[in-house]
Amino acid sequence: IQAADWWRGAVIYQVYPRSFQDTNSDGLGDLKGITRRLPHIANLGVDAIWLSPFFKSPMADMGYDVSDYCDVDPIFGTLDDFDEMMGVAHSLGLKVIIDQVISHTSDQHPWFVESRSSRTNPKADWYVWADPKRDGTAPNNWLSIFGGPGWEWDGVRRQYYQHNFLTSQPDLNFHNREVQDAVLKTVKFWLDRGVDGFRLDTVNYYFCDKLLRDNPPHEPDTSDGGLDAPDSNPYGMQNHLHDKTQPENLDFLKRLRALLNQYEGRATVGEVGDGARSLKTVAAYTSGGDKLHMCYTFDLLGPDFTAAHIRNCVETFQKTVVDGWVCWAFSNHDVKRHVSRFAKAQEERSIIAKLAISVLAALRGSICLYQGEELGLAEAELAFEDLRDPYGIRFWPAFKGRDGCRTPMPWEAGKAHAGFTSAEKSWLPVPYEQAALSVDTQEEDVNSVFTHYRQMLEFRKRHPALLDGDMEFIGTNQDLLAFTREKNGEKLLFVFNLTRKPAEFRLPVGMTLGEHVDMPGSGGLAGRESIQLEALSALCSRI
Ligand code: TEU
Ligand code: CA
Repeated sequence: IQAADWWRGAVIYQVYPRSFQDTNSDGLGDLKGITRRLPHIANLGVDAIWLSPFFKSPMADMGYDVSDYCDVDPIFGTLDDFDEMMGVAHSLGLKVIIDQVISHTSDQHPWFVESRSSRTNPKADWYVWADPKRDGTAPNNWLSIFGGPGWEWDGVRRQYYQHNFLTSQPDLNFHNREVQDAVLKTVKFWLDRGVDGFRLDTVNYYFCDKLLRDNPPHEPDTSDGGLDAPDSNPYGMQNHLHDKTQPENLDFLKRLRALLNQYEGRATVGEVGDGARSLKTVAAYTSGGDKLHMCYTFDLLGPDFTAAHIRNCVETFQKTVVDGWVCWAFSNHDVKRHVSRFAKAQEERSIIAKLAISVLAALRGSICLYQGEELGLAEAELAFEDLRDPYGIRFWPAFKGRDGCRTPMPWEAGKAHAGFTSAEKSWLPVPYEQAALSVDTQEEDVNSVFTHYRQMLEFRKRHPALLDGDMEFIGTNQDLLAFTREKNGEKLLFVFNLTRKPAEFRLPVGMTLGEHVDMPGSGGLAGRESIQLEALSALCSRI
């Protein structure tokens, strides 16, 4: 893999700045805090960090509502703090990816303030404005992901504007080329500053249907891992035919790529939430080498941690995405932590955490890790009074929102708020039981989840076959996830037993096991014709 292609197979560690490390005792994480804790991330052995938004924002959606794309919000620090953080990251060998939330802005963004001021101002067409129907109701049936209609009435323009999320997150009108130019200018601002890449928020939402046609009636969508299910979040409550994923986006993505290509070694990872069509969308966005570098979907962010599901996702990908590239993840700041999704009992948590990273590290693709998963953190149980996420506040208790995965990092077990802040109150509590899983207790422990993560990522680095080598599933035992990875003559067999009972893997005719490979946690009893695996265990062997 060439240096400029560092992103291919990279391990990307997502930092949620608000919850990483506070340095000025206001109970909120900040950029200086990230700088201070970068050695922890480097020690883990990842290639890049992805920072969730730290831009100027009223914080209605915790920074995913930007009011100035080219400045840092004072709660996080200053542009100088950012430069310093990036400098230290680079000196530690870490690439820096920032989050671009350009599908919508905050309603406090000067562009929207101007746009809503009249129907004739220079930015009048920068957002998706439309007249009401004759009876005064919204222009069409589009819905907001965060609940309710996707349109909000504006009394000054006497028109509706469209929003996919909060009413304070109006959608930009990408059909207007001036909007594209303005957005690309902000991207250039950060490229010139030296960032290595961008995570593109809701990248398939940039364009809506120009004719504003109604979406077809809703059919329950289980394709994204059953996120419709109760106790999970109510994402995917509509058929996204006309409000998302329009063909015009391909041309915009080409413009974006052309800009990136003027710089060396920059990369994009798009977030694609497109229900059943997600994989097709990823194929369209990442093939051809002239649009995005990679995308992630919600396929592995649901409750299903079975061999059949993972195999199905990867195989569907392999069939659909011919020359594109994918980024796999089990967790991020929008979903319940995977230890809580996958473990059936508290005693299982650390073994599940270890098994999950072993699976992830063996897959073809890039990987996104979410802060705290390297500690095996479970979802925090919060009281309604603790909630800060407007999405959770709205749907409580059917959906408890996204605060449970956004609680602060526990650094030092012995300190108040586990060392996250020296303020009296932290913006979200650090759960009591998470302090026991703090970084300082796990770093020294050879059996900890953290140590396993470190060893597993090291293992992945030592075996290039794991990054972009061929991947082929084998066997018919539905309980086992079995595949080979191959590159430059090295051929490895992986077998994962994700069930709670022992299982037998029968070697395909003609396959013989070679010498032992040093995969951390690899176990099992290998015979000439079959391998016996304990419940929730893994084996790796040369073949
Ligand atoms: O999330 C986008 C999002 O919630 C949808 O893509 C949804 O998950 C999908 O339709 C499921 O199929 C991003 C951010 O990650 C999130 O934190 C923000 O709240 C949101 O955008 C709005 O900016
Ligand atoms: Ca702070």
